[in-house]
Amino acid sequence: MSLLLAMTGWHVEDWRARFKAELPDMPVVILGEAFDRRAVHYVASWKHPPGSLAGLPNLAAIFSLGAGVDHLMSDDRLPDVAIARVVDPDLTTRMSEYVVLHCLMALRQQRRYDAQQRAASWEDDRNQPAARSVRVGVMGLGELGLDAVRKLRIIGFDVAGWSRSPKAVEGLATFAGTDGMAAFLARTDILVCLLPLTPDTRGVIDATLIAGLARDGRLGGPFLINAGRGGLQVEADILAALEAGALRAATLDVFETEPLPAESPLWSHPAVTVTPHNAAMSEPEAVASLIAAQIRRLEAGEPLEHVVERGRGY
Ligand code: NDP
Ligand code: OXD
Repeated sequence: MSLLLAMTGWHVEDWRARFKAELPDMPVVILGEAFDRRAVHYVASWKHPPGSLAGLPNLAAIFSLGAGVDHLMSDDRLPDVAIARVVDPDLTTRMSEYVVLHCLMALRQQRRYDAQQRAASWEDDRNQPAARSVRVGVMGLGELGLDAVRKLRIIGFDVAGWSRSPKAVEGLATFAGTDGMAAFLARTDILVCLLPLTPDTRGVIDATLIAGLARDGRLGGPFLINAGRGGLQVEADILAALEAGALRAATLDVFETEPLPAESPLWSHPAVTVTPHNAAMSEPEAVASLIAAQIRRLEAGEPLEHVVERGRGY
């Protein structure tokens, strides 16, 4: 019985070392090397080549090495076995750090002061809104969204959330579905996107959505932070909105094409902050330990945790 590591873009040997430490009795094989396909009972995947998991007759479960599973769902030859994803306090904490950092960057106008410092320009500015007067809207109230909401509220931001199904969270204004979207956007100065990429959410951050954001806020125009997936955003619409002043600034961790192509205008746009899809990295030690625990659970006849619902795509 073996575990197959099937990944692109990450250092597979780091992961193999971690899994071997966690599962000393289980052979850990790597896609691309010779291995016995019949012996593979488990797969840990990050962006495996589509079709490469077909023909594993004894496969029992697939583990996503990240929180997102769009990389699995896009494989139309994915074996029909249980899929579990990462839900891990280490990853969740990293994402909330990212969200809080970039909301505070917007609130405290840090990009502007960076530019002023480069120009040795002292411009006294008494317009410093309090966090409580800035409305943050978090799209996605799952593991990551709810933790970000909690930490943003500790800072004092006026936070609301939007999800697919209605949610009741004490003291939080919540909105759901397409019916709730317009009201949610209309009270949003900083939009934080922590949605999964599914057929329903692809391209959701477009010109129409941006046009629905609040114009009467204390920041002088809406800000966008997307750390969900690049497929959620229409980059041409974001750039056009920045040019037209419909959007004040954007912080993007994810892109339609990754790595972000060198010729993308996003790199050099003065109102865009680019990070290389590392808002919340999967840390091998934490994630291998979590998946090893899942495998031990299955071996003991217990149910998997954090199972993905294939029908809804997340
Ligand atoms: P969850 O599955 O826990 O939460 C997803 C949330 O999105 C839920 O609240 C869900 O609604 C909502 N949602 C899904 N579809 C829709 C829809 N059509 N309309 C409105 N709301 C919708 O996911 P996580 O919080 O764990 O992760 C979210 C995403 O973050 C991942 O899928 C991944 O793409 C991204 N991510 C990015 C990372 C990075 O480094 N940039 C790192 C880790 C994750 P409901 O509650 O009703 O089900
Ligand atoms: C994830 C990611 O989905 O790193 O975990 O993007």
